[in-house]
Amino acid sequence: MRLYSMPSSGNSYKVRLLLALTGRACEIVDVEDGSEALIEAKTAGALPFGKAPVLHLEDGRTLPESNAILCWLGEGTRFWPGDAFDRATMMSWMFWEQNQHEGVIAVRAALRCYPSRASLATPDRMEDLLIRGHALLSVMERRLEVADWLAGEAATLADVALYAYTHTAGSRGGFEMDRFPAVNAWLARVAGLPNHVGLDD
Ligand SMILES: N[C@@H](CCC(=O)N[C@@H](CS)C(=O)NCC(=O)O)C(=O)O
Repeated sequence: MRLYSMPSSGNSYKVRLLLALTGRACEIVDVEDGSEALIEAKTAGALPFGKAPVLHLEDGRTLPESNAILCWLGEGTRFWPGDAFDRATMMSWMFWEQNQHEGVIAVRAALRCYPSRASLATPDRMEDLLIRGHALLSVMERRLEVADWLAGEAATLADVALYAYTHTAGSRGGFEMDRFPAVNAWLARVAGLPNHVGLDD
């Protein structure tokens, strides 16, 4: 397998993290934002939706979208719940990650960290993202006050997916993580999973 992966991106990191947690070997092709490699990968048609990550299988099939890749790689592992309701709950969190969490938590971090986006980081926009991000982190906090993991009673793909951008929400995004003790305890639990790797590993 070959993974086209953007080193600084949480969406790519979540796939690298699952590969490590499940002990799967995979060739990694780095396509950093603004790099020649990214342009080449797009030109060569390696990124069907024009975005990373994309997984290329040995038989030539390609799979874009980080959470779809997690499902492909995660089925049958300890991160794939046997119970149908837990599995559907895992999916709920993964859809929520893409349609709500990522568009606020990751976007605010990108506006602060990528120089090319600095001109888009107006005070009004940053304040709006801060307020909305804290509300989203509160949703996670409420679940994690009463449970160790997001879906069911064990770590699932939902935890891998949400960890990716949440673990840098304070350092990169500027969110006030002290307000979310249950989220912080959960971040430590995910970081403590055997074979966990960091964003920069
Ligand atoms: N929903 C997609 C989002 C993918 C995405 O937005 N990738 C960004 C990096 S986080 C990218 O490839 N940006 C490069 C570009 O747009 O040229 C996923 O979860 O895989």
